[in-house]
Amino acid sequence: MDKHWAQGALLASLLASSLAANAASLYDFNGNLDDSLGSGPTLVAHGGSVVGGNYVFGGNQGLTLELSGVDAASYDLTLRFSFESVGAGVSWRKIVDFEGRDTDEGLYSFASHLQFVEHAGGPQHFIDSPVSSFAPNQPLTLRITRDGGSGLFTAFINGIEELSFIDSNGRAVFNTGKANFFIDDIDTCCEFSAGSAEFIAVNVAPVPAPASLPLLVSSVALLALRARRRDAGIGA
Ligand SMILES: [Ca+2]
Ligand SMILES: [Ca+2]
Repeated sequence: MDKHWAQGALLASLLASSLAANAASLYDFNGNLDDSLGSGPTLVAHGGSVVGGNYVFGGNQGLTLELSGVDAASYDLTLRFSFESVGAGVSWRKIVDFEGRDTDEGLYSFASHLQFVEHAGGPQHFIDSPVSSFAPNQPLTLRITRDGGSGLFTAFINGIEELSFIDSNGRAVFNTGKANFFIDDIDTCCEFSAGSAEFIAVNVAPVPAPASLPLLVSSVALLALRARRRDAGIGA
């Protein structure tokens, strides 16, 4: 048995068993928009296409996930993606919209860092990561969690916590039962970037996450990396 294949198979097995044990979904764009673990609804695409194991999108051509069986207020999601343009200076790129795309609030990249817009009008409230994590066409792994009991929302990039806050106003609750990725709201219309997504993983385990999650997340990232290398014709 080829060593790399065996390692990949082992990781895939670990990943599948860990995710399946938590009734999770994995959208890895392996030729389609389906949950490769079989239990979640198919993603809805808004103009992009599945190419070489990625969802490749133009501006505002993101994805919608129906949160079937997922608690809209208590969740754990991981996305691996890149933006072509990360918005140098004063410009936003929406990553996750929680509120049916009818408000300006939500999770953005802003001037190369992660920002949660908790309140966009009136007394504005922007929660910023101190770290510049975004660069053009550079994939990163974003994990967001929200605890339904405390309202604690936390965002990590590549395993490092970037920002957290108590979401007492419910701005990070998926209040229409849909998660929208890489699409702006109708309030501002044009805060988006073209880009590419390698996978979206949904883990419905309660927050705080189980101890196995770091392994799980790194396994997902490694699988995605292997897939990318394979797509690029590097390695096997
Ligand atoms: Ca916006
Ligand atoms: Ca993929």
